[in-house]
This record gives sequence, C-alpha cells and structure tokens, in this order.
Amino acid sequence: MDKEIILITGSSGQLGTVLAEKLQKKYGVENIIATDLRENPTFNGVFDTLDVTDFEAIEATVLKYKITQIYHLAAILSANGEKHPLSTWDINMKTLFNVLEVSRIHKISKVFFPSSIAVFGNNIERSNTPQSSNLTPSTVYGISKAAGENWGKYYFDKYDLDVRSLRYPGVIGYQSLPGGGTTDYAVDIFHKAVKNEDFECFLSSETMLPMIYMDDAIRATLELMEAPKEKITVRTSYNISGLSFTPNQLASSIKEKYSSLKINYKPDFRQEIASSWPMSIDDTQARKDWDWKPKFNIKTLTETMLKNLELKYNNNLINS
Ligand code: VAH
Repeated sequence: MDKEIILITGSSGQLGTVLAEKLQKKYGVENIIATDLRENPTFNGVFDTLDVTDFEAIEATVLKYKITQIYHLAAILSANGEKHPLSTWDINMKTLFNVLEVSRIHKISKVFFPSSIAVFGNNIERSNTPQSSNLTPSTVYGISKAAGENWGKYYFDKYDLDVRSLRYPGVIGYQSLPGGGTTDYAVDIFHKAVKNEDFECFLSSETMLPMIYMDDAIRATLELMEAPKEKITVRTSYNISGLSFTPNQLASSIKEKYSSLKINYKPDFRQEIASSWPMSIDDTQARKDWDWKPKFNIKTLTETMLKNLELKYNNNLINS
C-alpha cells in the first residue's frame, strides 16, 4: 500500500478530535494533517489553521503535504445553522465544493464527507427509516447535507473521485463537545450528572432520536473508508444506526448511578427540528456492503461515558 497522507478539515470539532487520534495511530502521527479555522494549542501532532472556504488555502495545504486523502468534517450544525440560514448554506457548500474540486484536480484517492440523519424530514417512515427515503430536510444544515451527498455522487460518477459518506445519527462521546447541534443534549446531560448539576433539556422527554456512541461512529467511518471500492454500492450516503432513545430513557439510565440527577424539560426551537427527524434508522445496506454492526447499547454507552467523565473531571482535564 502506498503511504497515505490524510488531511482533516474541522479537526477540532466533536468528531475530528477523536478521528484525528485514531488516524494518527493507524497511519502515523506525521501523516495526519489536522486543520481547523482556529489554532488548537492542545493538539498533539501536525496542525495548521485552514479556512476551507478559501480554495487557494486548501490547495496550498494539499500541495505542501502531498495529501492523498481528505476527511472533510468542517460544517455548521443543525441548530446553529438555523440562526444564519444563508451563511450556513454558503459555508457548508463552499467548503464542500473546494474539497471536491481540489480532490478532482490533484487526484486525491479518497474523500470522506459526513452526512447526517438531518437529511430526512417530514414525509418519511420515522421508524426504521429506509436508506432510499425521500429527502425533504427541515433545516439548512440538512439541505446542505442532502445536496452534498448528491454532489459527492456526481463527482464519483463524472470524475471517478472516490467520495464516501455516512449519515451520522447524534454522536455521543466523552472526549469532545458537540457545537450547535440538536442532539447535543445527549452529551451535555452526562457532564451535568457527573458535576452534580441540574440539567435543563431543550427537547421533550419523549423525543426519540437515533444516536451512536463515538467508538462506533469512528469505527464505522474507518470501516467504510477501508472497504474495497467495489463493495461501496451507495454513493450518496449510507444510513448507519447505533441505538435510539428518548431523553427520559437516557436520564433513567444515568440515574441508575446518579439517582439525584434532576431534569427540567424546556423544549425550544430545537424540538421542531428533532420532531422532523427519524426515530430509528434502517442500516441494512451498510451491514450488507461492508459488514457494519454497532456495539454500544444504552447501558454500555452510559457506563463508558460516566466512567470517563468522572476520570476527566477528577483530574481537572475539563474546565466546563
Ligand atoms: C446535529 N449532531 O444535531 C448533528 C447531527 C443527527 C444530527 O448531524 O446537528
């Protein structure tokens, strides 16, 4: 196998933080080029600031490091995106076009584009949502992801650019914090529990959403990216599922250890977004094509989150 040199955009985000470390272990620290809009003084490894809306800047990075693969994680998420719809569209699409174009021009071997269950909107089967559902997203973020999936397929069909993609559910991990999404509550609640603080939930207690534990999300990403090209039959984006739960079910699971945790339900504008999303996802195609299988359930997810956050807070590694 030729040496891979991998560029990650948005590497300081929730997924990027963990993915960068996993990729470093796999390909060698010096072969992972982590980038983000702002400096990341705590990052261990090669890091450059990069504004992916600037084509020349990303092209210079690709040439400087002789990049062979790109994981394009930089994007504005669902809830934040609704505050500035037009600039969210501009940023999410401009960055994707720059990544696709630089990849086409400089013959990048593989591109990863994260999509989301936010591509689904009303008019879907909300339970076990099929891979091939109609996409009528309710947020600008979802619209940009649905369009992005199709652009990825277009570059594959037209230019044989090997773009691969997953529709992530809400991702839950202890290593990093999500920023501006609708599923963020499911990370925040763990921090509050461990700090013995009350939790105010911006979704109603019975809002069921698809979620995935970070380890599973990262493993799915690597398994997809490593699968032989001929196994990839979906060139828009694969449904993947982890587990599904409501805030109430998650709270009960946490309360098995933190029985005094108090939750106040105060749904805000994010409730409407969540109500337009699936409750659970049919990922048969991913299972069939590249043997996808999640490992974490609500019990193991809760135990792992609590154990690791207790360690972090006790060692003062988190200041929030
Ligand atoms: C968001 N976490 O809430 C993201 C995700 C499933 C949703 O893409 O916006």
